[in-house]
Amino acid sequence: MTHALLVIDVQNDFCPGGALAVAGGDDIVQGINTAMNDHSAVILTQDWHPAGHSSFASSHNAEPMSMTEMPYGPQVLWPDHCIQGSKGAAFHPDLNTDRADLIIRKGYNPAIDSYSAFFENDHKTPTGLEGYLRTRGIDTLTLVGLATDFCVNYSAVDAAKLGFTVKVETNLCRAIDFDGSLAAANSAMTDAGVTLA
Ligand code: VGL
Ligand code: ZN
Repeated sequence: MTHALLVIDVQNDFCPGGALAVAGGDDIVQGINTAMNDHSAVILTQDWHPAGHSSFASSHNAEPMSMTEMPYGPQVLWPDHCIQGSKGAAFHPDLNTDRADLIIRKGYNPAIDSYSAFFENDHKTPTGLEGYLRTRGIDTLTLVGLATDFCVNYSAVDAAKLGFTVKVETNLCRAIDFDGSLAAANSAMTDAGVTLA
C-alpha cells in the first residue's frame, strides 16, 4: 500500500457549464475512474470555499482573472466557484467517489486560497494530507484532475518538495492555460522533479 492516486478537484464548477469551466474538464472522468483500479489508495480533493472568499473577484469589486496582492503574495481573482455545499462544488456526477479512501477539502479559510492539496497558498498552513500519507506508508503519488496549471501543479510541486515520488498523468488533466500559466506550471513541475507522463 505505497502508491496512491490523488484526484484533484474533479468538480462541476471546473467542468463545462461550471463557474470556472476548464475546457474538456469532463473528458477525463472515465479515464480517472479506470486509473483508480491501478492504485491501492485513492484520495480525492475538493475545492471548498465559503461565500465571499478572498480569492473571488466579487469580494474585491474586481474583474475575474485580474490579479491582486495578498499578504502571502500575488493572487489571481477568480469568479465565484466551489462554494461549500453548492452543486458547483459537488464532484462530477460520473466520478467514482465510492473508491475514495479520503476526501480532502481545501480553500475553506476565508483569508487564504489553497491550490495545493498539502499547503494553503501561504505555503505554510498544512491541510493534513502529508501526515495522512506518511502514516499510511504511502511514498509514491500519481496526480490527475483539474486544473493542470493551478491545483495539480501546486499539489505536485509540494508533494515533490516533501519527498514523495510524484508523477502527473497529463492526459488525465486539463488546464485553464491563462496568461502562460500552463507553460510556467510545466517548468515548475519539471524543476521540482515531478515526472510528466
Ligand atoms: C483551482 C483556481 C481556483 C483548481 C481552484 O482546482 O485548479 N483553480 N481554485
Ligand atoms: Zn478555488
